[in-house]
Amino acid sequence: MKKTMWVLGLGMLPVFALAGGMHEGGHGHEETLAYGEPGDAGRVTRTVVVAATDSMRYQPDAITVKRGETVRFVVKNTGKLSHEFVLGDAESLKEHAETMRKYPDMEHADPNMTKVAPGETGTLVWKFTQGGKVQFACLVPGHYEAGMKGSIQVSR
Ligand SMILES: [Cu+2]
Repeated sequence: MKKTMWVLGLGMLPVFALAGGMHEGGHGHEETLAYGEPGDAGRVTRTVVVAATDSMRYQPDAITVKRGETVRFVVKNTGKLSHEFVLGDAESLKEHAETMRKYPDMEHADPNMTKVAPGETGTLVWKFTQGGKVQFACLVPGHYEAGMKGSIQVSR
């Protein structure tokens, strides 16, 4: 929470408080998210490289992991635009994308995401604690809507 507040500044807090209160898990501050939790870099069992492209696609856009696995995502932005890699469930990502579209100047930084400047590489270490489907998406305004999303199947 501390990090988010610092990045957003006071002016944006009511917006985020509202968005966070609308669904369980808010913006990733609770420990018990259905899609997992921030992982320990020392316990990474696998690295998955994902390219984020200006054609609003991820390569690959379908990933399979095992429940309990800690994965390091290495996100390479191969384009000329900024991109993100945000983990979540379909509903929270959609809501979050709508919020980002309404407030395009809003900065966001949460433990479940990495933001990647053009030509740069970002990393995110995540532990998948439950079986099922986890989504990822780019929430730069317009990108999610253009289809910049993918899915992770977590085996039970
Ligand atoms: Cu993007």
